Amino acid sequence: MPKRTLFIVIEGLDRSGKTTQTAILHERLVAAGHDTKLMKFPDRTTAIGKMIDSYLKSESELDDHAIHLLFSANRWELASTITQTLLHPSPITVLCDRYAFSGIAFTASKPADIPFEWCRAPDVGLPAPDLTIFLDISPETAKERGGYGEERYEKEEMQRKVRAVFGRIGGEMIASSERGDEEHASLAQGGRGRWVMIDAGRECEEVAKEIWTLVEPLVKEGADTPIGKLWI
Ligand code: FDM
Repeated sequence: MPKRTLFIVIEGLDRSGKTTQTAILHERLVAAGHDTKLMKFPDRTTAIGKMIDSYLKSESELDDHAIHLLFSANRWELASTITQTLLHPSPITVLCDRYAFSGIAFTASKPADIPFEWCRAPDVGLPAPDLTIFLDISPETAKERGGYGEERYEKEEMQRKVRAVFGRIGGEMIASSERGDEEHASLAQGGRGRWVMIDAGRECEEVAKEIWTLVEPLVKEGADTPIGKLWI
C-alpha cells in the first residue's frame, strides 16, 4: 500500500491551550512543507453545528441524549471529507481540534449518568486518528489561568469529571494500541491509533516543542496502513 498522510487529533481540557497549540502545530506543519487541512469539532458552520452552537451558548435546550447524537452526527457529516483528504493524490495531513473523545468525555460527565458505552456507540466506525494528543491540565492550574469561560460546560466540577473520563479513554486507547503493537510495528493498527498525553500546564512554547518533537518524525514517515475505523 502506498504511504498516506496522517490524521492527527488534539484533545484537551478547557484552558489547556488546545486551540493555541493546534494553531502552532498547523503553522509548523505548513512551514515544514506538509499541506494540512485544519478541522474543528463541533463544526458550528453546518446546519447541525448551528444547533450545537445554540445549545452550547444556552440559547436552546435539548435532551442530553439528543445533543450527544447531534455532536456525533456533526462528525459523521464530515467523515467523508476526512477520508477523502487523507486519500487525496497530493498529500494533505488532517489536523483536528477535538473529536469523538470529547463527545464521550463530556456526555459521560453529565449528571444524567449516561453510560460510557452508550456514549461511544454512535461514533463507532468513524475514521480513526493515527495520533491523538491529549493536553492535560489540572483544575488548579486551569483556575490560575483565569478560570473558565461562558459556555455551558465551562464549570470546574464538570471539568474535573471530564478529565477523569478522558483518563479512562486514554488508558483504553493506550492498552489497545499496545496490543496492536505486538503484531504491527506501524503507527495505526486495526484502527487503534496512538494516544499521547502531554502536560499542558507548562509554558506554551515548551508544550509546542514537545508536540512538534512528537509529530515531526511521524508526519515525515506517513502511514502505510489503511485509514482505521474507531473502535472496530
Ligand atoms: N463537546 C465537544 C461535546 O460536548 N461533545 C463533542 O462531541 C464535542 C466535539 O463542546 F465544551 C463540548 C466540549 C466543549 C464544547 O468545544 C465546545 P470548543 O472546543 O470550545 O468549541
